[in-house]
Amino acid sequence: MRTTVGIIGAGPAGLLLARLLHNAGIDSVVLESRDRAYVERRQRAGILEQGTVDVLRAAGAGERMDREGLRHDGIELRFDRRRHRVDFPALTGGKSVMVYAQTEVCKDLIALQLKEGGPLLFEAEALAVEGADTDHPRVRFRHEGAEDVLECDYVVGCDGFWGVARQAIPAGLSRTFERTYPFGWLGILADVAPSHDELVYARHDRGFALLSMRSPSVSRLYLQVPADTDAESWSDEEIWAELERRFETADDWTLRRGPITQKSVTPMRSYVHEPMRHGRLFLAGDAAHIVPPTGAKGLNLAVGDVVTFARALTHREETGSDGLLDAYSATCLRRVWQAERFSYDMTTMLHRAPDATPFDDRIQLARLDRLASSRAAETDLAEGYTGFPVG
Ligand code: RFL
Ligand code: PHB
Repeated sequence: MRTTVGIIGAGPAGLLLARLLHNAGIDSVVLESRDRAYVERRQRAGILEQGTVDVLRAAGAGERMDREGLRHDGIELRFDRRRHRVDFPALTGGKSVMVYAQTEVCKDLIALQLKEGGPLLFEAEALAVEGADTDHPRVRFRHEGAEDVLECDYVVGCDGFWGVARQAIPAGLSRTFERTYPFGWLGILADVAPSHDELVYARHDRGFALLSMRSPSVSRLYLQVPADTDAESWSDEEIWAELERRFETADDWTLRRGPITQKSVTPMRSYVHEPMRHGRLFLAGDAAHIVPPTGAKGLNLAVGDVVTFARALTHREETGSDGLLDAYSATCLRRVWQAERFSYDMTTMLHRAPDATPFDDRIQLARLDRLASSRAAETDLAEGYTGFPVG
């Protein structure tokens, strides 16, 4: 098999890249180790930045998002039983975000790819990227029980944190930056209307809680829990009672309960691999960097990376210049580190570390109080949440 761009992974990064290249008249093949149903069901992100929404629309993948997605103009911060709303459009010159689940973005992109795009092979596991530093990189993969080779001009590793692409960069050329947090998120899906019309980020002495949603009738909620927690060790009753405590307000706000349909625990990590390119191998999305989910940045970073790559390759096809491809890693990393900083700030402001002291608690409350009383501080949060510019 031969193609211009070999794409490993059919998460949001790989799928959107295939779409952008197709629209630019560049052929690609996508290899995905899991089956279609698995990729379409994996519960993850829920928030699309303004820039991500614009990119999906321009790529012709925004039709259902515009029908079913929920535009949100703000979030609520909750602390000390107080509520403070951050108004995004007022603070950013009109930007907002969209609640539209990653599962739905993936479903839409898969349907488009199978209808109009190049090959997308499910249950095709990349085993290794070879010859990254030559003009003819290859992906060795296994599909339907047999090993095969995909010959490419470029390989883009969109294979997530646990993928194989990153391993093709020699250790001597790699630098990694990492922080793991001593807590995780217990996430639930519940068949009940969201208890608030915007997301609620709550800081509480018992730990962080987040109220999000998937639709007007499905709530998505998260609780900070110790890192090694087994989701099944929490009964439904215990989860609702804990959510109620952490979302408690001084007014008459109440949390609606409903049947819990899914429960899982996500670890929290910050991670960056530099550089994001080696020869003709490029890394995009979680394959190159991870953020804790508090800033809702992971999927949006993946989108920025593949937009940058598609732009750079199109530029090369049109002008013969490698300039933008050569700048790929530095261009992406600048935005990546802003998202790392933002996600770290949100995480440390809202979560209670197991060894937190009363001093740490007061500092967190002071940071939140500052947000609630300074337009400058609030603007910084609103700009970060609605997204840093690509490129
Ligand atoms: P993905 O989605 O992990 O996709 C990688 C794909 O590669 C496949 N793969 C392979 N295929 C072939 N051969 C191999 N050897 C392979 N190895 C792996 C995998 O099966 C998979 O299909 O990475 P991608 O595309 O970079 O997308 C990144 C996002 O998925 C991730 O950053 C976000 O989900 C993070 N995230 C959030 N991001 C946001 O922007 N907004 C949010 O609100 C948000 N909330 C979240 C989140 C992540 C969470 N979890 C579970 C980590 C909430 C949670 C709870
Ligand atoms: C989600 O809806 O899954 C979600 C929303 C906001 C976040 C993280 C996750 O910060």
